[in-house]
Amino acid sequence: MKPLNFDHIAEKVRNWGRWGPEDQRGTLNHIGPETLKDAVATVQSGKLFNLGLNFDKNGPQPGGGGRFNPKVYVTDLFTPLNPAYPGVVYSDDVVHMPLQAATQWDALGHVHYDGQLYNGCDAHTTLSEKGAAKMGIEHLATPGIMSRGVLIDIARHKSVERLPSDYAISVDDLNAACAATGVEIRKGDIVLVRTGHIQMFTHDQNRPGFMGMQPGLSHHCAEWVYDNSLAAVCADNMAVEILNPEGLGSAVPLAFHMLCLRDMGCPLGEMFNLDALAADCAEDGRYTFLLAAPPLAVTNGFGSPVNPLALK
Ligand code: UVW
Repeated sequence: MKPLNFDHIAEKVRNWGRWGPEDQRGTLNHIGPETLKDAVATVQSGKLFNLGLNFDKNGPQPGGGGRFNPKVYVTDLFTPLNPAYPGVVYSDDVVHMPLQAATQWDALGHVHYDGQLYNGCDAHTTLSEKGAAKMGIEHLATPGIMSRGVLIDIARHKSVERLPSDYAISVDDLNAACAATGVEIRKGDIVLVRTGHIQMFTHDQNRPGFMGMQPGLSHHCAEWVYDNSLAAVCADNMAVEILNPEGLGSAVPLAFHMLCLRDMGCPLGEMFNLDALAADCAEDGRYTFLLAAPPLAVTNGFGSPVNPLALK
């Protein structure tokens, strides 16, 4: 069985053709010069927050599947630039990592169903071992991802450290948390949803727990994303959406992913560490900021690591 109302929501939120038949940027098209000027205008305290996890062998991946934690190798160490002056040296390194290892963006080609990607692209002629010939992450990297960021702290709104792993965030939750913090969503905003679930990794070091069943957005929230003309949605869990046996066992697992990436063309940001930012927002009552989260322009990539920055 498909998740409730899946086909109806998919039809409503499908943006195919909205920005032209060749478009590969989806809802990032909602970000215009006015959005960016608005985003800059939110900066008041000058406080800067890094929302990224570190990329190293102690990352959030428990192993299994194709995803593992980054492996860094030093390839040059104390290498002289000129043998005549051995005290003047450089060091280099190499990283071997899945693009999905830690804090990351999903490209529009990351998931699909019924043989088609965003904008009606044929999956079988577009995707191959060489990656995504269309809808790759490089199309989100130019000019990059920057906008007004809005924190929606559902965990704090519910007065808990972390939402329980079976909690499906509803549209009512999103609206109530925005109302309680005086936030009005604007076209082109990038919404950051805080569940508290990342503490399962950052505090408990429970990697299987972090990657397993988790709280997140219900697939019904895709309509809210569409109605509010958001540019992107990010969260502090692995999947942005709820992962539960019911959803994973349905005919469309990862339904929110499918609706956002494939139908709407809305990029998803995962494993954003929102705790320090959230504490500051709760302290000064300001939940909007300048968000800079440029993906790497990995040609044909299904995703990209990112080191998002929020400037308040
Ligand atoms: C999958 O698990 C397929 O996707 P994501 O990492 O985007 O949640």
